[in-house]
Amino acid sequence: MKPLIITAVFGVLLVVQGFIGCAWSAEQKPIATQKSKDLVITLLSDSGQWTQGKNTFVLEFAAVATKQPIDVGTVTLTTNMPMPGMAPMVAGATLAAEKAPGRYQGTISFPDSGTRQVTVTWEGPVGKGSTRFSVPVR
Ligand SMILES: [Cu+2]
Repeated sequence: MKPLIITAVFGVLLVVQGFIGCAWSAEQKPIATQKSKDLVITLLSDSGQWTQGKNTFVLEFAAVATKQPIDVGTVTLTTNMPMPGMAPMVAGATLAAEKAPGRYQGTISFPDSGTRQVTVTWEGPVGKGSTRFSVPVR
């Protein structure tokens, strides 16, 4: 009887740990939030910031009216850093749509730190649009 109880308790613990794990991984911090007409665009990551080197992040689109994520179709994210006496440094993100609407998983690499001008574009169910905002790379 005892081994069965231990197994059951262990099983419950694993399930609880699984829930906590999910809650933690879902809790990403905003890097930047930008409003564009009827949309709110939020850039998120585990650390809440972009740093030199490779970064993973989530780009989320929500409707201003409902605050619910909304499918915007094809999305691009490019960055640019004007540098004195040099050609601007340009870096683009690789984006993949999540199963959930309005969320895109991204990766981007930065060779150095400094403020980036970020341009996000979208084209799809809610039409075509773009917005710009700046994000520091630390
Ligand atoms: Cu640079």
